Amino acid sequence: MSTVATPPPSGKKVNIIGLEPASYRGAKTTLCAGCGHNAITERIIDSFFELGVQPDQVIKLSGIGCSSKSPAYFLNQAHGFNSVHGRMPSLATGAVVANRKMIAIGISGDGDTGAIGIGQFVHLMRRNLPLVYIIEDNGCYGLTKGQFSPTADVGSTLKNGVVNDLPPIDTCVMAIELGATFVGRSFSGDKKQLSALLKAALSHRGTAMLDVLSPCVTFNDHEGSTKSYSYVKDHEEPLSDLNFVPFFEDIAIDHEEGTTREVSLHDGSRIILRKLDRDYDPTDKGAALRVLRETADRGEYATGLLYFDSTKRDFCSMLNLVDEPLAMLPLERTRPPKSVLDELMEKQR
Ligand SMILES: Cc1ncc(C[n+]2csc(CCOP(=O)(O)OP(=O)(O)O)c2C)c(N)n1
Ligand code: SF4
Ligand SMILES: [Mg+2]
Repeated sequence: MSTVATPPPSGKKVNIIGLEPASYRGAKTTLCAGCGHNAITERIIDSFFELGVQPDQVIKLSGIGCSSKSPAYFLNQAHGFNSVHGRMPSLATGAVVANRKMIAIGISGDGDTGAIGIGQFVHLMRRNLPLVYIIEDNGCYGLTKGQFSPTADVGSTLKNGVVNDLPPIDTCVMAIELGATFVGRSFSGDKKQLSALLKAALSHRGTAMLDVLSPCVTFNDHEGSTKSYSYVKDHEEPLSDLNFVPFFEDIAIDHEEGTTREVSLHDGSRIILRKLDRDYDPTDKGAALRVLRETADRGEYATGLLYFDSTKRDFCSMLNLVDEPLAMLPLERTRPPKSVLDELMEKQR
């Protein structure tokens, strides 16, 4: 993230690197009006703008689905790649390892991640690749006309009354169990919480997995669906009130003793968690898994920053990568000379 501040031209809203919000927009959306995915796109645009990220320093990736179309609608100066269905994690791994200086964001769907892409998702979460991974979760395959996806709750119904007999996969539980270091759940209709989580995720060095409940207004917004706008709105249970303070703002938070908890992020930004009806500690893995199970049993969605670990090394550090992007190294630094190969062959004799 750049800290170069340019004086704002009079009357224009600009961020800390002197860019206007328009620099963070993409093509006009082709998704249905009112789709939750559009609301998430708006929050992504705002978050990059407010953090002052240089748009051409971003890699945006996705798989297949209505959700996976979203990267076309933000940051049109960023580098984009749309993968085969469910295969975005391996592309993201290659892209991030090739250039660790870039900021990477991947957009997936509950089908793209939980069905065809589950194998890739599982291994991505184990690796702690520096990537913001967003699941736009509507409990159905929106693009192919609303069949149940693996995050649909047992007993929920399709528009035509068909009942889902299978238990859901909770992607947050999986991500926490498998080693992701920043795991959150939010709702496309919760503007404030989603913005704070997105900005914090972008400031984290490691895998930040956000499952964002994002109603499909065309196929999954009826009574009987537990992913409809009104169901999620009525059953959202925020664990804390979240505020994000970027590293370039030196704000002291005024609060009463014991009412807030601060989480420091790798770039010096902070999340301030204000206590609601419980004192939630996102660094306690056991508590995170417990709260997810308890709320799910009540048919509720625990939202907010569920789990955070700043101690684990990210994938690029584990690989001992040099600081310079691999993609920019000259051939002599990436390929051993013939003498090394000869020596190896000699040893095999
Ligand atoms: C290999 C392959 N299998 C199946 C499909 C059909 N297909 C396209 S999108 C999709 C599911 C999308 O669901 P989700 O990821 O939840 O995205 P949404 O549209 O709900 O946002 C499926 C099964 C495909 N494109 N490619
Ligand atoms: S079909 Fe559903 S998920 Fe797809 S754009 Fe329309 S509302 Fe969104
Ligand atoms: Mg879906």
